[in-house]
Amino acid sequence: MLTRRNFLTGAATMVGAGVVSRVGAASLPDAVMMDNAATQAPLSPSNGRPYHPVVTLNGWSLPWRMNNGVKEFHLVAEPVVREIAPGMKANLWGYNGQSPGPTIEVVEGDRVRIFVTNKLPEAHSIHWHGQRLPNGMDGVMGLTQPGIPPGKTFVYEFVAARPGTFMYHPHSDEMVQMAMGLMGFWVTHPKNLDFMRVDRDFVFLLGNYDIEPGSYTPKVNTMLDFNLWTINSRVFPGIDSMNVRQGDRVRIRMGNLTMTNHPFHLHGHEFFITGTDGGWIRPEARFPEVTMDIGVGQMRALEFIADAPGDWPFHCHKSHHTMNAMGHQVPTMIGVDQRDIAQRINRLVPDYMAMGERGGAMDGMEMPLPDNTLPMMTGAGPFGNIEMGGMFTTVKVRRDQKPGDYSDPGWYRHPKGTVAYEWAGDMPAASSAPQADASPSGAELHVRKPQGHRH
Ligand SMILES: [Cu+2]
Repeated sequence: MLTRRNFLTGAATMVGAGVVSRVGAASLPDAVMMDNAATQAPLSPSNGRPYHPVVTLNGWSLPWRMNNGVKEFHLVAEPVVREIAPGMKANLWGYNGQSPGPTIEVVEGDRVRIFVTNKLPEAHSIHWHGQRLPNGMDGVMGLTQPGIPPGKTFVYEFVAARPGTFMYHPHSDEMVQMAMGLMGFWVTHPKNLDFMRVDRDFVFLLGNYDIEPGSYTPKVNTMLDFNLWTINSRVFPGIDSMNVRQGDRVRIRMGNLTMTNHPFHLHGHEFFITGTDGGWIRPEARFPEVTMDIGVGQMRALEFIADAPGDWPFHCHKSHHTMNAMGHQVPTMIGVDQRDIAQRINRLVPDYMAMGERGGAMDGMEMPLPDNTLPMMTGAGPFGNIEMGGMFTTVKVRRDQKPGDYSDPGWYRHPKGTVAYEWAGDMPAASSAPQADASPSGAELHVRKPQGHRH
């Protein structure tokens, strides 16, 4: 097998050193682009070592070129427009047309060469988070390499030594470049096709953005008070469901590139954490969970047998992280009768809406939203509003989902008699806590709609 050095030496003897660099530049692998944010079908390997591909939620895997036994990928860092959910787009920085960038899938022992073209307005570098590699390939601008200047292409090359779960992200002006969405997933599959075999293997990255309602570009200096908590730069209801066949062994791998931890909770099943960013966990060291916290900069793989049919939420358990923009700076108004106030403010501010005296639900309210923003929480389910946003999606378990079919089967049709129902029998007088007398039990929620009518 030719190494890169041998290859260049061989080429030089044939055509002369001056031509080599031009030939090299002309033979860059295609930078394959993606033009939409839907979950793409798994990329089955057409050459190289075989593996069982992953599915990137609202993402895709990057095709490669085989060059004398080396897997060559081409990443282009550039400004992109990412649809956060239907109704909202954001000006982000990403790779090959989307944020996050494409998932890179290789096999244990593969020699990998990644061409990185910088089309950003500032210097860039990529760190291959978690990999064993030569120090000079670690991608830390200033420490292990000079920055990639705008308009230039650098080459990274190493052997993917350890199978497992990785990510890539800038190590150059990190605060800005990650706040703008530059990141991507990396999976190194085991050589042994039977090692920890699963039926479905989903991957995604957690992100956070601060985009003012009505604007398009993240505020890059925000440290904690983000208003969009994302799975692969999408928020619910823009996050696709994970669709599986009943009885499947399902793996979900996630990486956290936000500024805080996220306790992810799965309904209806128990799972085991089987992998971290450092490798796979031996079976005797695993323990069952239904919620798994993932810290900043960490990766986790969890596995479960999807034996319970239904639509099961999988979401961050921080309730503010299942909200979209506008969830902040709203005072708690539960129990406050706002009828008079709303009327008086309406003389000054025609669209003022009293909200929250019976909780935060938006049911029945049609609040005028600025262009390019999303409701705080929404998503229409089979029984009404789901009232969720942000880091929320579902695992849809179906008996008749075909192996290898990742398409959305629609909402679960519950067998008769298995849905919570309204009590229709006698209603004994309910006892209440003493202070309940002071609550405005007769309060009506008055909403002034944009059209000006009242109900
Ligand atoms: Cu969270």
